[in-house]
Amino acid sequence: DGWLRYAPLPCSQQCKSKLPANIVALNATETSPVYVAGTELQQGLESIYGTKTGVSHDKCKSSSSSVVVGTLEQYRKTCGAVKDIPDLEEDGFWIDTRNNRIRILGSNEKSVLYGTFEYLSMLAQGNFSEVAYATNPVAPIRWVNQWDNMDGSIERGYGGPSIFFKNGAIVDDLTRVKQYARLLASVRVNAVVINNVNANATLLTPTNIKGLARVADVFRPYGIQVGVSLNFASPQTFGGLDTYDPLDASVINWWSNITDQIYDEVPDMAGYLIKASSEGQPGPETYNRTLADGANLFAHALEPHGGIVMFRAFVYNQLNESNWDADRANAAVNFFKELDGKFEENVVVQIKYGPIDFQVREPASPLFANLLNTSTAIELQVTQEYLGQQSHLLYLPPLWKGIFDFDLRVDEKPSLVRDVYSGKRFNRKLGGSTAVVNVGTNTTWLGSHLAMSNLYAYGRLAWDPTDDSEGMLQDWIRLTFGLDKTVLNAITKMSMESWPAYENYSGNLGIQTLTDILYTHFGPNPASQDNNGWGQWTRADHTSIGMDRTVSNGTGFSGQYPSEVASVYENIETTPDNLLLWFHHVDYTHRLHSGKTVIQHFYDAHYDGADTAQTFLTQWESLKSKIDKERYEHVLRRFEYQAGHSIVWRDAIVDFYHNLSGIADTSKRVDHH
Ligand code: GCW
Repeated sequence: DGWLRYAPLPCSQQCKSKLPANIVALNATETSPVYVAGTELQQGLESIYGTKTGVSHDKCKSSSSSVVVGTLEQYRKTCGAVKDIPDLEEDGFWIDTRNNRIRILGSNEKSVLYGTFEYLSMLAQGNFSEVAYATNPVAPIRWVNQWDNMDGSIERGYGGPSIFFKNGAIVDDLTRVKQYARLLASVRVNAVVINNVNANATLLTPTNIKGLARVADVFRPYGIQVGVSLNFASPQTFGGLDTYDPLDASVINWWSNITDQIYDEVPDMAGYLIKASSEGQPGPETYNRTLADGANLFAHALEPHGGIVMFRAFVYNQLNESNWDADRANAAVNFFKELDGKFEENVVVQIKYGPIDFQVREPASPLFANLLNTSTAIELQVTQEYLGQQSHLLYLPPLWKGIFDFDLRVDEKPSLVRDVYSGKRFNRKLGGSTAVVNVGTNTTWLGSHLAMSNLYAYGRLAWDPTDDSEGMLQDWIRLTFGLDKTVLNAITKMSMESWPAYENYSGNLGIQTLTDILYTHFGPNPASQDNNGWGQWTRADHTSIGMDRTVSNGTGFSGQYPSEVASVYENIETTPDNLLLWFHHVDYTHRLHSGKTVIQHFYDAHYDGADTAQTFLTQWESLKSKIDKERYEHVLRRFEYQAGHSIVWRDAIVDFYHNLSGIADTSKRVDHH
């Protein structure tokens, strides 16, 4: 149940008097989100406060202690005019708990469910305050991606096998899918792409399309649409054509046929997610067609059905490090900038938050400043691929929000990343967020109880990127572990310290996560970060380290930002310490703004980070009597592991650079190894 446990809370007489005596879910058919809202309320009230409450669907009870949920339209029809409600946007809702008359009114059916979960979240936190407000999403796209393979494995998934696929087909028992739908709806996610972006065309067999329809039927009552990833070469490898050229008439026809077949079974399918011409995946480049030609192929097939194409900007080629100006970070802008304005209206370019790949520290992707006539979405990663793979605690919102709030200064005007992808800055209708989640069949979903704060907060940030990291976290803690203050404070402290700690003992000063780049992306392996074709390099030698990404002497990457930002990064004096080695190649003895040398910062940060990780273990141990045994032990194992592994990280990295540079640690710790 994740954060939807509805754990029992004590209820005084006064609390009892505030609980609704009846539930009205207006005009709800059994498969509608409004019906689900009624059922959730009934279950929540019973489970949290032990009260049995009836649900009716047809008439408006205005008795003093009712909760009425429905669309605004339906409410007006059944209950009459409503005053004081500001205009609701698509998916927005109004919640009013004043005077023991609870009304939750949505602009549409799914937003009724969103508002209901909002009210239930208050109840589950023992919060009976009187509120009356409307809330609207910042953007229409609030998706999650699953990298599930047809055989049931999950690429970069750490929570066990797929809940969707097994042996090449959709699983029979969709119970877990329903539970996932419930979690996602409670944080207002509105679509799920269920298969890996490294896509397998066999998803398109008639049997699997029928399976997709079953999955869609499970998600629909929760207001969630399904989408699929496609393999660009399918017309050839699966359809038997002799080409997959996006401009070939037979290919165009083939895709529109397949699309029609899918919509016959899933009339409300969200759309397609496409990874093309990247990391060995086929794409339009095979035929010297542009990425826009590739995206528009699907846009045309989807357009009659109202679907959209999420086209990934994660496109790059293998590179040779002996070229000083080779830089994978340049790839996205190089590929996409000239295509701005050439995409159909139902195409959204899906951009990873940084220019490389979900690293512990990256600058915001400059592509957000280079697509002024194209809809965009930001791609985040809840699954902690480079960030400890759920064996390390890492609460991600502070990292994400640093990117959202970054001002790209397009045309020397405020241009926050979040205002770009929401569509606000460049007046785009479409836009939003997506996150690679990769839940599995493990009872913890992600492989770790504490990692679920990231999924919870992702949904809230997709709705409102200005939401507060600590506030969201604390809601999640109360919902997940109850209202005890000691528990609240300890988990808050650890979570808020977790990203800085991980950055400290993995990769500092913008050098990226110094992990094994070749395959596992887990554990320290600084040596693998050079002489690879992936273009994730540190350029570390005996005297110096860092990627020179300046225009004047390096790869030119800093010039991909608008001038005000470019000049900050171009200049070593104005580049923030935490991105120094991302933008500049310097001696180990270079002094930071902090006054330390680069090498001493490496040594100190690694000791600090590992020290912090030791405290997670002791803090958790202090909660032993306050957390149920199963979850206590499960989390304990992970903190024990992290405490040890952070020392492995620390020693591997400090030794590596100590050996390479021959420079002593002023505190003498490293020299004693
Ligand atoms: O970070 C890399 C991952 C790949 C992934 C790729 C992508 C799905 O290591 O596993 O492939 O990114 O985002 O496409």
